[in-house]
Amino acid sequence: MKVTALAAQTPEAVRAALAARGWETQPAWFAATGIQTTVLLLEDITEDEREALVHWGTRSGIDILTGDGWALIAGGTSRIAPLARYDRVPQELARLAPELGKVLAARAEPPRVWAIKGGELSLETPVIIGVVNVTPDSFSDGGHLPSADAAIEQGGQLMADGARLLDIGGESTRPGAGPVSVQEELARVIPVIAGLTKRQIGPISVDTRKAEVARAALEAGAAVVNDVSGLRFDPVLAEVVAKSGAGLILMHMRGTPATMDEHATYKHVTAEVAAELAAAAGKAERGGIARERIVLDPGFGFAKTASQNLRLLDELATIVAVGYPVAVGLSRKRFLGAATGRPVDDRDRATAVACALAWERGARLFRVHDVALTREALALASATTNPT
Ligand code: PMM
Repeated sequence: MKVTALAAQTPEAVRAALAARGWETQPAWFAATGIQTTVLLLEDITEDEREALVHWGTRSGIDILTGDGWALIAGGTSRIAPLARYDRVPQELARLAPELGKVLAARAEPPRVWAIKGGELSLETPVIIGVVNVTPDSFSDGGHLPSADAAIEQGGQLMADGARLLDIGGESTRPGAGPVSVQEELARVIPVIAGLTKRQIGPISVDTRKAEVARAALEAGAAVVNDVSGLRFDPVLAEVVAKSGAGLILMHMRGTPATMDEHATYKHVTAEVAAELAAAAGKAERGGIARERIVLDPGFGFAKTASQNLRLLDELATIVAVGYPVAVGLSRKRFLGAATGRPVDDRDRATAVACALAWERGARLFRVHDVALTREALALASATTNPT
């Protein structure tokens, strides 16, 4: 007799084990995804729903842990899936079906492309977003780019290094940073975006919270708006993005860069960030922005302590399960320094490793300063999880 423990963090090892024993590709894949474990936390449920769940779980062979108003259910995905069908569950559980259906569908069919203005980006391989900060005081590279020409040249270099999108920012979001006027922000970013567009370097994203800056940037050639406030700062921004057909990155933050450190108070950081991002995406969709244009970003370093950032990185699959492509901005962040002991100008190796971990957990877009190094880490990570 021989016993082998299969690597079960993805369905791939089970699929390969079945394929090696003669199973056809499709049935092997369905069986592998069907037996993969799903763990769901249901909150704000009634006492009747909780009781019905416990009964249903016992009959279905599902593990259930419950408390006041919540239940954690765990088991093979094919055993949990009937819960998402109201024709298959007791009447008392019918209210759960639509929400569960959304979560299971997002896991089974993750988005494969991201629609941006004038085209789309494939998410089958990592999308590296090269950072070009045109700020005198940015968190990690402020003041390194004194002129528009230097910024344009750097953008060209980042694309040559393997970036698939450039993110141009004119307002520092460093903890405690003060605001920048619209005029000042426009004067910083528009010449760079116009210059890159003229040289056909891009696509380009503009890192701004302001509708007026976004509108001018889109007119100058940008294809994406990266809003670190997650549509909480400027009520007109959604409309500008909706009308232009641009892609939108919604980042999670609480408060503003000036006040965010006071807001790093969570009971369950990943669940709260996921819920707040889902709410931001709902707001964007109600504002007329198509679902396929939206990317979510958990906002590493924004209103989070070092240990909360590490938790969020480990539990990134929860953010991915919200159902939109996920971007991460890990580059040179303070919590990487806390883990490695390295200063801000020596965190690119830690950034590359963190990006590889994020890829494995389902992130598909990576906003970084050192594109060449991160490209290598992600090439290896994606080759490992996308076997040919
Ligand atoms: N981080 C910074 C600025 N913009 N945008 C997104 N979407 N995600 C981030 O994590 C993010 C961002 C701050 O970093 P920098 O000052 O080093 O550019």
